[in-house]
Parts: sequence; C-alpha cells; structure tokens
Amino acid sequence: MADDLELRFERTVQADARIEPRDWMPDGYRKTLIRQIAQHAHSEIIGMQPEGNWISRAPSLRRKAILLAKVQDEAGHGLYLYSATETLGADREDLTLKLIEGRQKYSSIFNYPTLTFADVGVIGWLVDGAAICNQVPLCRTSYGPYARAMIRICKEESFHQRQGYELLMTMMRGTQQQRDMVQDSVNRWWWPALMMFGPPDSESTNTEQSMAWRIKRDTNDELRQKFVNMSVPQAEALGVTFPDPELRWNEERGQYDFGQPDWDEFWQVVKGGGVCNAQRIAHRRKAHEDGAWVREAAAAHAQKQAQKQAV
Ligand code: FAQ
Repeated sequence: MADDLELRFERTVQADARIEPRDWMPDGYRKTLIRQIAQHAHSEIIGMQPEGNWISRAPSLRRKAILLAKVQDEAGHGLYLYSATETLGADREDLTLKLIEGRQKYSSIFNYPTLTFADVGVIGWLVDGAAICNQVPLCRTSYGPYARAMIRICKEESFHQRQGYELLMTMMRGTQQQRDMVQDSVNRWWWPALMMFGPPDSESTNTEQSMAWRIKRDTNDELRQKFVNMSVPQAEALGVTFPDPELRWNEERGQYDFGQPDWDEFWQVVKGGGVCNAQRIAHRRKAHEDGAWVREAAAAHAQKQAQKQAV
C-alpha cells in the first residue's frame, strides 16, 4: 500500500502533474515545501520594511501611491503564501514565532538599508527582477497551491519591476546628482541581488533533492546566470554600470561571464549578522505584539458568529 502511494507520487511528479494537499506525499517533500514557502512568505513580509521606510518621504503623490500599492501587494503575497503552508498542515502563528525567534530564515536581501529614494527604484528593478527570474519557473513547481500562488504573485511582481525601472528612467533624465544617486544605489544592490538566488550549486544543500521532486525547476547558478543576462542590456538602456570588473559577454557561451559575490558576507547575513537583521526582526516582533488585540478580536468575533449559527 505504502509502495503504491509512493509510486503514484513519483509518477505524478515525473509527469509534471501537480501534487495536491490531500494527496499522499513523502514527509521530506512536505517538510521541504513548508521550509521554502515559509521562507518565501517571511521574505515578503519582512520585505515590506526597506521600502516602507520611504512611504512617508516619497517625493510626489504619484510616487507615494505607487509605493503604497507595491508594499500592500507584498503583504498580500505573504498572506497568500502562509495560506499555502497551511494546506500542508503548518500553523501560521507557529511560523511567525519561528521567524521572530530566528528559527526560520528570510531572504538575505532585506537586511540591507535603503539610504536614498533611488533605492526604491533599484529594489523594484533588481530585487523584484531577481524575484521574477526565480519565481516564474516556480509557476511550474510540483505542489499545486504553491504553483497557483506563484502565477498571481508573478503578475504583481512584474508591475513592481516596471515601476522601479520607470522611476530610475525618470531619475536618469534628471540632474547629475540624481544620476549619481542611481549609480550609487546600483553599486550597493547589485551583489546582494545576485545573492538572492542562494549559494553556488556546489554549496547548495537542498537543490538536488528539490530538483528531483520538481519543487525547484532550475538550480541557483542557472537562475543567477539568467538574471545577469537579462539585467545587462537593461543597465545599458538605463545608462548605469554594474560594479563587476569581470562582467563581459562570452561569445562562445552566448552568455555573460561575471564575478562571484562575497559568499562570506552572504553567510554572515543569513546567520543574522547583516546591517539590518536585528532591526528587521525587532520591528516584526513589535508589529506582531501590537497586533495581538486585532487577532483576539477577530477570534472572538468568529466565535460569536459560530455560536449564532449554532442556535
Ligand atoms: N537568503 O540549499 P539552498 C521576494 C538558505 S523575493 C537567506 O540553495 P534552497 C519578493 C536556504 O534557505 C525573496 N537564506 O536552499 C520581494 C538554505 O538554508 P535551510 C524570496 C538563503 O531553498 C521583492 C541554505 O541557505 N524568494 O520576497 C538564501 O534550495 C521586493 C542553503 O541554500 C523566495 O523565497 C537567501 N538569499 O534555495 C518582496 C523564492 N538563499 O533552509 C519585497 C523561493 C539560500 O536549509 C520587495 N525560494 N538560503 O536552513 C527559493 O527559490 C529557494 O528557497 C532559494 C534557495 C533559491 C531562495
């Protein structure tokens, strides 16, 4: 019986069909999905902070409205993804506690500070750009609820990427000071953006199994290469450069060669030692504690409604 279930699972995955919440799945598959989707959800929620920092100081009503909409989308993505983990039996409150107690990870990228308004544009262009590059293949991930969540999320990420690029185009048409701000921001975010794809394949502990289960559809290095190939022409059109002396077109490979990020810095940030890690978690913890009364009120309301229905 167990063998039959396992065989059916393997066949479904190999046929590129979807595993659904009520289907049998190996414990490791369930565990890996909860880990990855929770990390993704936490990233969306923590990811609201770097840009949220600029909402009250956006330079115009238009920019403020766009930024507000983007940050609200990120909240929506986080909630949507937490719902996907619930279909696997995870508990949202438990995941939030694991995040604020440092027992679960979120993307390294959100531990860097947003120093100028150009950072809002560069986050849209490069950070959302990297997110799209990583997430479009996840629309074909083997777990149904995650794949479907990714379709909607990617559509919204495209808007995020476009607004960032358009913001930067506007700044590049402005004063020399504005152009310098954009270049400075690109210099600071380029390497952290490349780190978003995870460690090199040779150091990636989860890739092999996640690829076999078709949770991941490409390796970290494959996606990083795709992102570099995609970003270089966009940088040229914008009129900025990337801070990588090894970046050049390789005619033979038909791809760009590029240097490696500082992987020691990456691991330091992942382990909690980045510039903003403590601040991000403290902020999230405070928001969770301040919101306790809302959760209690919602639960009391739901209980009352249930009682009314029972009468
Ligand atoms: N940061 O074996 P692998 C967004 C960990 S986009 C921190 O290669 P895996 C949108 C990894 O968890 C950002 N930790 O891992 C947005 C593992 O540790 P563990 C979120 C990292 O899972 C834009 C260890 O290193 N996107 O939020 C990172 O196979 C703008 C070994 O690594 C997603 O989460 C990292 N960068 O591959 C929002 C996409 N990289 O768990 C606001 C879905 C690796 O074993 C503003 N996730 N680690 O203890 C994925 O595609 C994968 O999980 C990877 C990592 C590719 C991120």
